Amino acid sequence: MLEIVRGDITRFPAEAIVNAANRYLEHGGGVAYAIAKAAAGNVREYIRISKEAMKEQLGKDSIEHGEVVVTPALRLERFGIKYVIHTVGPYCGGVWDEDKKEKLKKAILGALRKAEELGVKSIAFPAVSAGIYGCPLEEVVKTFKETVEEFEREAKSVERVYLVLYSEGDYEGALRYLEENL
Ligand code: AR6
Repeated sequence: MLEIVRGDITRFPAEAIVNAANRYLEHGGGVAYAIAKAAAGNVREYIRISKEAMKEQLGKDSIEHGEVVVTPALRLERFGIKYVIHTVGPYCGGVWDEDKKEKLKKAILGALRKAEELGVKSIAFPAVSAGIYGCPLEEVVKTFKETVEEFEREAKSVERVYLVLYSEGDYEGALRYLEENL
């Protein structure tokens, strides 16, 4: 069910794309900024839309690992994207342990379950937490693989999960890692 591809998630033709957000949906940098800019043309406007959606959907001003918020794809609809699902991964700062892994699993699973609820067939993730949040890419890839394998048993609507890696180095590193650990 999981496919690792190289690309730019802001134009990846999956019905839902996931944003690696922070708790407050302040899309200040990384893939969050790129998605906000591409979707609304104006980052501040997409932050406003996201915060409003968070209030409506969860009744609060911040999210925990495993909680997600859905916003419309706006300009990204031209690529076939219908929804943006915001999830928050752990902050690692180079340190990886069981606690980070559990938090990342929750973040991935929360988005996958929301995709089921929305009835989409395909969902694309960036390497959540592997950028500004500083989690080791290999561990992030491994956690994706394990979480999607677990989710596969409960999936009804979702048929395909993409992990979209932005840089050539990350993509090659992820493939190498998976080949060595089959
Ligand atoms: N398509 C796919 N992947 C991308 C793209 C793109 N267009 N742009 C960057 N990446 P990050 P985090 C990759 O830092 O570590 C934000 O400020 C990037 O190379 O975006 O979870 C949020 O608001 C990396 O592999 O997310 C939070 O405050 C991956 O996306 C914080 O950063 C994730 O990197 C979240 O940090």
